[in-house]
Amino acid sequence: MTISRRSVVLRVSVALALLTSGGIAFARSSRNSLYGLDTDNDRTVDLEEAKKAASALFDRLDGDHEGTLDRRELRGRLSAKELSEADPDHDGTLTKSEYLALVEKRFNAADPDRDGTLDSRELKTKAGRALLRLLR
Ligand SMILES: [Ca+2]
Ligand SMILES: [Ca+2]
Ligand SMILES: [Ca+2]
Repeated sequence: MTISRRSVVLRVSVALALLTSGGIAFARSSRNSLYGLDTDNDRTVDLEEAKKAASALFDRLDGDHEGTLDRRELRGRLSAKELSEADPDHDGTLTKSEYLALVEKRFNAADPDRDGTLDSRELKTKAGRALLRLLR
């Protein structure tokens, strides 16, 4: 009787431990899609946070500091077609304002519930991943 009760207690605590570690793993993976982006720690990314990250990435990628990114500096983040669509003056490069306009467009595409924030679930969609490519 005592032994069987002990084994039940053991089983319950193993189950709890598994649930807890699952919860931690989940929290970790959702933190990863927000990693470095959610600067106010509300567990979502708003447009301001997205643009801040995009602007910092733009500066990092702009190796020659000309204030523009060409296809090579974009390092595969945009296809030729995506680049030309985001480049209204068709000079083959993106200024920071052209880059941030594309970020805003992708942000809105990734926010189907239109609440102005992207949670980790929205960031994992195809549209969310397309945005993330411009942010880090
Ligand atoms: Ca946030
Ligand atoms: Ca341009
Ligand atoms: Ca949203």
